[in-house]
Amino acid sequence: MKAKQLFIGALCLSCSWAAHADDLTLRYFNPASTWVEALPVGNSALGAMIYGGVPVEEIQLNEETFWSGGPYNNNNPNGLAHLDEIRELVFNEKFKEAQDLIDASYNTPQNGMRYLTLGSVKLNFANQENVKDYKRTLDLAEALQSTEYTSGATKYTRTAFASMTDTVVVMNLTASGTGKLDFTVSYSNPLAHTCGVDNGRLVFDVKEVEHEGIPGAVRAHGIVKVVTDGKLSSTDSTLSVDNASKATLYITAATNFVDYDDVSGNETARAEKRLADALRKPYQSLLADHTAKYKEQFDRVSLTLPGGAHEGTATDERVAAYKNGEDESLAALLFQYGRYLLISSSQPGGQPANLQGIWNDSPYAPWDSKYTININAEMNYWPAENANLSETHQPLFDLIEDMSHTGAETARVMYGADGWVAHHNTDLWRACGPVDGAYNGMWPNGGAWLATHLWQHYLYTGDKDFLRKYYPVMKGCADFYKSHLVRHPKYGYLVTAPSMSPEHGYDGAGSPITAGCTMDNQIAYDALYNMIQASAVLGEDKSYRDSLAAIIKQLPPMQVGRYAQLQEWIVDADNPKDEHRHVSHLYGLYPSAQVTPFNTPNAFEGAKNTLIQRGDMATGWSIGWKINLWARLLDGNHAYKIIKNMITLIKGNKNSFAAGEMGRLYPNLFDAHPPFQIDGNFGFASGVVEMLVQSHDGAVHLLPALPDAWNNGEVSGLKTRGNFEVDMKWADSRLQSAVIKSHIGGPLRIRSYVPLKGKGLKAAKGECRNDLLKAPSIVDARVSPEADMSGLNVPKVYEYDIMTKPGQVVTLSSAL
Ligand code: FUC
Repeated sequence: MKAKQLFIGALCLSCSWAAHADDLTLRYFNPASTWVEALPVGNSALGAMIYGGVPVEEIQLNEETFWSGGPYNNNNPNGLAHLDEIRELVFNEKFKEAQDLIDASYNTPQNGMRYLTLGSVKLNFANQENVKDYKRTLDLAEALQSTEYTSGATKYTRTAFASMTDTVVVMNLTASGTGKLDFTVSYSNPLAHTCGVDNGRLVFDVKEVEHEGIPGAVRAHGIVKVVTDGKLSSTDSTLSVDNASKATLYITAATNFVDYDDVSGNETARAEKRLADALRKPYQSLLADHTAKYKEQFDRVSLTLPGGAHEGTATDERVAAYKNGEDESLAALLFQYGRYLLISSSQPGGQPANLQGIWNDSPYAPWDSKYTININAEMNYWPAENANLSETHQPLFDLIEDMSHTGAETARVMYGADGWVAHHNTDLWRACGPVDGAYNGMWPNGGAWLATHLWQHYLYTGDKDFLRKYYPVMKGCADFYKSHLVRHPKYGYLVTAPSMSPEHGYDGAGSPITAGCTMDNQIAYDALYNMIQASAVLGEDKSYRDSLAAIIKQLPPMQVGRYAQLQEWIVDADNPKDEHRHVSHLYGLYPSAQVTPFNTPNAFEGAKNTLIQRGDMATGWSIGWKINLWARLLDGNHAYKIIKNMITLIKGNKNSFAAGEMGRLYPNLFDAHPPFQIDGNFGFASGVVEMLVQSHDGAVHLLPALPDAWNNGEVSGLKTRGNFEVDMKWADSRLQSAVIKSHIGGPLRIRSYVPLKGKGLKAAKGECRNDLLKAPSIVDARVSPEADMSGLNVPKVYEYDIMTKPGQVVTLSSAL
């Protein structure tokens, strides 16, 4: 009882921190003039970008299943006959010849389908002279977008949201006085479509889109319904509202997509149902239901960093002005924006967040806005567990399960292998073959990387039913490696071949195509090791586990090379001046836990040197990765240096790929590769959590990488492996107090840089006894005789154990 009271006390404190709604608002004093100034709302199924324009408002729409093409696969059956020959070329270091043969035998014309825009609804307002006091905001606390201004003596307001409970985008408009609201509603789309008026509503149909020879199979139907106290009239393709003081727009859309193999849905009937369900509620109830469901997810975490309120400053000006330690509430805002974007783009039953989440205004989005699975789609889900949004992970699990079926065909057809495999991209249709030629695409580890998310969900939740459900999917990855790995004739290890370290080769190799590069070995290790653990937890057949353990022993070890770097390839070929954006061999440091200071100090030191050599500036997602990596290296100030590289303003057009274009945040805080990719936003959010709490190395480590600029702060609701939930306060860069709730019970080991006191706390003894918190048992990296390994500097830590019961709350304070 007492413990419960204490926890409630802590929660109330966090409520008051969360009440700083001001810190949770993006605000601007001009309408958006480009898409990357518009503000996103979404409920996973529907997304909208809202410009807040005067006299023309634009609501650019998306529906998450509106993609080009139709059910298809890109498995070329011709390659298998050449597999042995390709391997031979690779092992004889004829990499370019291997690449050419792969291109000739394994390519297909299909490089993945494209995610499409659903066009825009436009509102054209009459009588909007002398606009004053203009403001538009995105309130992350309520998931509401608002626009307000005055024109003459009339105050106009617009409030928009994508309902979390009903599949509609809603915009409520008001004008003070009487009869001052006059506007027309129209629809446009660069894709082939029809638009008309049906029963007083604007309706549109967007046609199927063919792509790379795959006939279009997805149609979209949309409806715009206006409810107003004014006069509603229509033409053939527009609606008009006249003499109103208020109006509410309900916008919905649906497609005929059912799943990757079925497009038999009825888009019109679905859209009608979505609208009818929403209209059954009065506007105020729809709004209340939306905010309640949203807040149930969003309010789980609050974060306060030094800074304060910035009501008078536009958010993009804050980004432009961001410098050392003066406005850290902007970093907290960006963290919460990542959580907002994940809630808004990924809800159970929907599609996973793609390269742009759900927001795309183009018929030809960069990289088709697909799922790039050699880093980007995984990064989207890095904050799902630790930032306490576990249910947002579900669409990714569904995608992985689908791919375990389509990818089984790919494994069989391409490699004659068991289990399932995917390469570096997938799409709505779950295509698992290689895309974009051998140079980028011949990488058979995308599925196995995705499947580590299943295991991570288990580590965070301890949910054995979940593990049992996805056991066959994980087993399919292990089975693929079991049958696909091949003995390297020169080194004797079992390796992936042909493959590559994603999108990167070493100087002089002539091609990135290679065998047994470090990231492949690390992913194969995780697929096999996680499977062994899962099999043991579920009491499955031990002989199967033994067969996997025998393979693990034959994987190449990590190696530290002559520049004291963690080697990217099986050969010591890294160039210490190369700043390539992919830091694939650091997968072992993050997101995996194969490289840790306490478990594998050589690999840890090598990883640090590699990261220094790769430099601090990079594309948006690469910066996102580096924040997490520096946090894992326990260097908060270096992580903060990378954060400063991210919080820089880019004003350019989002489709600009201009080399060297600087700035990594657009005015609406979307992250810039450039162009816009949402992965950087999500990588940032997970990076902030990794700086505040870690749980992959045998303990819950409190404030592992706190930068000096965040010397004072408070956080609540962060999740750790073992299903613990952590609230903390710190001052003068030191932990003051923590409240840890144990959701499922079990041994809790706590690690801290300051000594702690608390009821029942004992000095840690022996190994961590909580399997969910344990780092994998892995052999440390082999070090080249030339490498200077004198840099290792692991900070002194205090460790404590406490046995917890489900629901127990552990209260700790600094013993200093
Ligand atoms: C990978 C990266 C690119 C880009 C693309 C979507 O190919 O190398 O930088 O992020 O994915």
